[in-house]
Order: sequence, then C-alpha cells, then structure tokens
Amino acid sequence: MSKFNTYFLMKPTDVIEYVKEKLDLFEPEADLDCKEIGDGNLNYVFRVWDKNTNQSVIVKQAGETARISDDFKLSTDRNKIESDVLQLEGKLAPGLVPVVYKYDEIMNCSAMEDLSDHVIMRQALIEHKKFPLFADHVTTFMVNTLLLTTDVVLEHKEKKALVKNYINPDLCEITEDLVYTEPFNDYKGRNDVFPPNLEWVRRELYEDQELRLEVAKLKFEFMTNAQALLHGDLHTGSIFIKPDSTKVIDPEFAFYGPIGYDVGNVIANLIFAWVNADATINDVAEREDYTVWLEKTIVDIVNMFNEKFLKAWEENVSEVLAKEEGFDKWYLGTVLRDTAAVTGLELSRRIVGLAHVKDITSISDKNARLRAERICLTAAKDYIKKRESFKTGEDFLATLREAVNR
Ligand code: SR1
Ligand code: MG
Repeated sequence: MSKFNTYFLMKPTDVIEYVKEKLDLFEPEADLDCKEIGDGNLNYVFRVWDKNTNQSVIVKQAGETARISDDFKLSTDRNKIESDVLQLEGKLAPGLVPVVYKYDEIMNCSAMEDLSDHVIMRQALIEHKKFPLFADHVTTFMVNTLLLTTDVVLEHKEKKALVKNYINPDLCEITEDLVYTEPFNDYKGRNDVFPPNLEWVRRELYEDQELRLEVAKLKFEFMTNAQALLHGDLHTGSIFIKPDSTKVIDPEFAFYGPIGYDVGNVIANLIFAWVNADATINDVAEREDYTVWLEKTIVDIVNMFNEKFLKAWEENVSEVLAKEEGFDKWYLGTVLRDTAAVTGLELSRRIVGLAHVKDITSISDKNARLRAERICLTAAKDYIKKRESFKTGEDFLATLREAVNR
C-alpha cells in the first residue's frame, strides 16, 4: 500500500518517492535529487530535479499550521484553492502564471512548473535589478484576472458560483487580522515594531483616532465587497521574474474581494523597494537612477492599469446597466480609491505587524531603517485618509515624494 494514501508532512526523501510514484514526468532511469526551497510564511516548497538531465518540477505542500507560527491553524485545502486559481488565471492571463501538473487532495500538495530560470522579484529589487516589462506584464495580469471575474463581465449566477467556490475563511482571517486590525490596534499583542520606532508608531498609528476609524471602514469593505477573484497576496515575493518574463505565483489567499486589494499590494511593495534603494545605495547617481526607475514603474502601473481596464471594459462588459455612460469611469474611480487605501495598509502592516519584508529588515543602519519606516508610514496615512483623491500614477508618486520631504 502506498504511504501517500494518508496525509503527512513530507521530507525531501519522501518527495522524491512521491514524484516517482505519483507523477508521470521523469524517465524510470532518472537520478532524482530534492531540496526544500520555500521561504514563504505558510508552506513547504520542494524542488526535484534529475541529476542527469536537469529536468525539474516543484512540489508545494501545505502543513496544518503556518510555517511562520503555530498560532495559525490553517485548513490544508488552501493548496487546492491555489492550484484551481492558478489554472483559472492561466486561462485569463496566459503565460503569466506557472503551469500546474497535478493537485493531490490527500497529501494536500500540488506539482507545478519549476521557474528556477526566474528569480523572486523582492530579492531582485533588493539587488537593484530593473525589469522594464514588469509594469506591462503585471497590469495585464491584474486587469485580466480581476475585471474578467467581476459581475460586470460574468453572467451573475456564474459569478456567484465562483464566490461560493472561493470562500477562503482561514486565509481571509489572516488578512483581516494582520493587514486591517493589528497594525492599528495591537489587541493580540503580536505586532513586531522596530524598537527605536515604538514611540512614534504608538503616537502616529495606535493613537490616531481618525486613521483607526478609516481603517475600520476599510476592513468591512474588504470583508463584504465581493467584487472580483483576487490573488489576495500580490506582493513582490509572490512574483517570479526575469527580464522578458513575469510569473505570478502563490494565490492561496484568493477569494472574492475588492480589486484594489491586489493593485495596492503591488504599489506598496514597489515603495518598499524604493525605500530600500534610498537607504542602501551609497553612490548618488546610481541611487537616483534606480529610484527613478522604481518611480516610473509605479506611475506606469497605475496609468497602464487605468488604460487597460477601460479598454477591457469596453470589450468585455455584459451587464446591461454597466453600459450606462460614465459607469465605467465611476467604477474605476472606486477601484483606485481602494488601491490607495490598500497601498497604505500594506505599507503599515509590513512594518508594524507580524509579517515583515526583507526590503525593510535588511537595512542594517539603524537611522536609515528608521527613516525608511517613517517614509512608508507617513505616506501610508495619506494613502488611507485621502484615498478618494488618487486617480493617476502621478498622484500615487506625489504622496511618496511628500512623505520623503516631510
Ligand atoms: C501568517 S501568514 C503572514 C503573511 O504571509 C503571507 O504571505 C501573507 O502575506 C500573510 O499576511
Ligand atoms: Mg505566499
């Protein structure tokens, strides 16, 4: 009887056996090796390769708790959500996600295309690499996967069936707590603030009553606005990249929520790259060159998103009332408002909350890190409080610039 008929958390040697028994990918004479390469907060990621041919595959397995902390008990079927969503996204945005070969509902694992010729975008940005096609690729991904899963495009019963299918309560609870609640109200005592910034964070976030009220409104919008099938965790650690190719991975947080949640995550994580470059590149010309590229990328993403969204709207909308003149621009306006708010939420939670980003934590000089954190948090407050005023890429950049100069 196969040992893979009952769930257990695999080690690399088990994964080699698993691949031989369950996947029809390698020749019988293949000499397989395996390494666990995951660096995310939740799952285990194994790379398996044939030492003779270098042919390879990724096996990703979900454990019963989060890798980052046993505090989070999570349903292991998040891996099913991930592989189903990757397959749907592959149809909506061809070439922009990895190919899934198999999902195994007993072992709660999936096998997918190995993207080892790409690199994780967060690390590449920390190494100051540029990706001129990223803005184009990521905006195509977002417009296609988001607008095309809304009920302005889909037949309403089909959309409602998707909402039901992608109800994802465990992972939504993580986002509700870690993104919306705890950075502004540390009621679980899980926040992890850089000690020299503690007093500033207490005054500027925890004690800002106006900010807390706005975030409360946003949390309930996040929980109730079933607008589109989100990726749900679209930060630069969820993107594999090389100069001519972008692949979005890890949609295990997918559920029906506000479109701006994905777009805001992308913008915030480019701002993390910006403050990292500002803090760590000593040569003035080099620093200017890299930060200007990041600024242009932020501006391009918002502006390209706007253009592609309106074009895709014209080509795909089926709902009769959505064709009323002016409704497209009104709807896009609400998406940009939510994008600004989420930019601010993601900037806050990655600095104050439990799950940090390396762009900030790798800044070794204390004062430089303090400055980087305060730029992000100062901008974050404006993105949240003034969210109605963001329409263009230039608007998003202006708020970052103001925070730098304050
Ligand atoms: C307990 S999980 C913490 C964070 O890691 C994931 O990548 C999500 O961003 C989540 O909020
Ligand atoms: Mg992830």
